[in-house]
Amino acid sequence: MSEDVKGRKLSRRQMLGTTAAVAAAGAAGAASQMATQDALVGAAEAQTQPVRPAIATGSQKAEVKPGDLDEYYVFFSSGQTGEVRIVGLPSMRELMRIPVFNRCSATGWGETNESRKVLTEGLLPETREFLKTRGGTYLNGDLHHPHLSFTDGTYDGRYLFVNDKANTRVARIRLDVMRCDKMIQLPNQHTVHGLRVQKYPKTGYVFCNGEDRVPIPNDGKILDDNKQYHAIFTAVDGETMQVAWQVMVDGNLDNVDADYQGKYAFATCYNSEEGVTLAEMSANEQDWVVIFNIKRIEEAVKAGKANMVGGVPVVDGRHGSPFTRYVPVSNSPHGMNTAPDGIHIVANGKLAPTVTVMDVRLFDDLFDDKIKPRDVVVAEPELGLGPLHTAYDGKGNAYTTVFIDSQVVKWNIERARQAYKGAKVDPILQKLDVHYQPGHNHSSMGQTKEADGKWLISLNKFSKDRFLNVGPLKPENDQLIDISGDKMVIVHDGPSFAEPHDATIVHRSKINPVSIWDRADPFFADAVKQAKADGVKLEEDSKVIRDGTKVRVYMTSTAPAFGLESFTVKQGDEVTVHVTNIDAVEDLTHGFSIVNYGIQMEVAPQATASVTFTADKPGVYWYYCSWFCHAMHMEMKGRMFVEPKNV
Ligand code: RUQ
Ligand code: CUA
Repeated sequence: MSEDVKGRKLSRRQMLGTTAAVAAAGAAGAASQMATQDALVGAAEAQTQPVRPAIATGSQKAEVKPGDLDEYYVFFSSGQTGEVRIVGLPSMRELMRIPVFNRCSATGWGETNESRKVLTEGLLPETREFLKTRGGTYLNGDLHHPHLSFTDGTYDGRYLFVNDKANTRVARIRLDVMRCDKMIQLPNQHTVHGLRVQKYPKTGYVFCNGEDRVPIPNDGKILDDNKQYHAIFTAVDGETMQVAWQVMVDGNLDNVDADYQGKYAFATCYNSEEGVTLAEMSANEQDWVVIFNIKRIEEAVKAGKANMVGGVPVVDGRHGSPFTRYVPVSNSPHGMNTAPDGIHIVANGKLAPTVTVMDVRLFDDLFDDKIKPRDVVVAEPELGLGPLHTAYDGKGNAYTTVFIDSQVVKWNIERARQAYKGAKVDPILQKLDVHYQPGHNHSSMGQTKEADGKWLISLNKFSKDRFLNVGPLKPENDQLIDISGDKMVIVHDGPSFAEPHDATIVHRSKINPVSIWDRADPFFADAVKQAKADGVKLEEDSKVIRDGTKVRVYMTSTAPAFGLESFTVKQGDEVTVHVTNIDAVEDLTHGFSIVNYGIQMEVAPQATASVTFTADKPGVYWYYCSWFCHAMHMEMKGRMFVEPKNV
């Protein structure tokens, strides 16, 4: 980037601090000019990019023409919205949403029997009891970290794993149908923040960081005695979605990652003070990275040396244990990122201006006590204020977000190593202003051995003036950055609703979803079983089965008609409606909604969906198809008659 362009950027930032109105007007002009300039620089540099027609401006460079497909899937978290969003890259078009820890009005997630089974079967017994009077499921979630399953160091397209910081859950999404199929709540642990998966030989384990410290068990016997609180690290088996083992640790666990050798996981920790107030939690100069020795933990669990607590094996990994090592790093580190070279891992300073680079090849010696914890540190470059997360291009460079400086810093790992040994080299290659306050950043395939160095997205927590003003609650800004040349160039601003913390950029060749459900899919197994018991064939029959005060309504849907024009139940009946979409046409989804009964669900091609409710209001209630499926879609409806009790 030329000095000229850089100068404009700085002056724009300075302007923002002065007269807002004048600045805003000026900024709009300067911004479009800058975008053009940046794009020209980018176009010249982007030689490894696929050639697209009319590479002239920033927006065109990332443009995907109508009808053309994106090259990458991005799986975005949505934080406190609780869902996963699928975005196409480089267009940054939102393609789909997958409800997980939320309640979804469109799909009926949280209301259909199929989704409620997923949402409830993995809850802890005490939670199930506690939710009895609250509808049986949580309605909120805080989804931070979406990570795909691996085989041999790269994505295998099977699953996406996600955490719920709000209610200590971990969920799995099947990537063939893009639906959540398993969810568990972790015992002993209080919140799950960091989540990453085992990369080698495969996933394998899903590593889940317990952030807050609480008494174990947390049953009210111990309250304000923080010396008796503990934090827990959990390994979930990604195949069975059961807890494999847990490790008790010192400090609050923040983010986690794993190596490419299948031997170690490592997590940043803050609050080594084990305090409970802000002042206490940040008093020490140093916190640490805790390294977990997977083999040693597995052996101990196998040998029965773990304590069974809350129904799962727990080993003690606090200071001095054979299962962990604590590497001191400066106060309150945050992101933990393994480089695609399989050698370097980076702990991001957050409160310190540095990142700490460790060499995983030294970890065996560390566990054999041949070296001291700090001996695994091979570089500690100073990058700027508030380093949070680091991404990689697979060419030896790293890209770190610095929150306070609102920048992405590109630096070279080898140069940082040399500088650490005393050589007079500057590891920093470029600092790029982003808008504003970036948290995570991600490079294309950069969390695998197949990092391709093409694109970077910076997930900026604030958008301020970058979009039309939409009131006091502003969107975030996910910026797309071309990193294929020597210089990073911003090519797109993408507003997003609360609150993408993290994302995973996956080449489209890795993902292969179906378009039509398989009738044998386990999602419908319960419905098929019940229908069989009732002598009903879901794909053929539309009928009503009465079983005491339980009524099971079966109907097909094929555009533009439901299999039943009406059905009759009695006030007080427990009614289950099963709708089976027998259309086998791609994209032909139906919906089923009952007016004034609060019922709505989506039924995609060849799917069965079901919902159970009490028919407690007598009268005539129309049900209708809620998904615009046909020219006669408005007419795709029928009536539910609810006979009053005393008739
Ligand atoms: S964290 S902004 Cu929840 Cu991934 Cu770092
Ligand atoms: Cu079926 Cu609209």
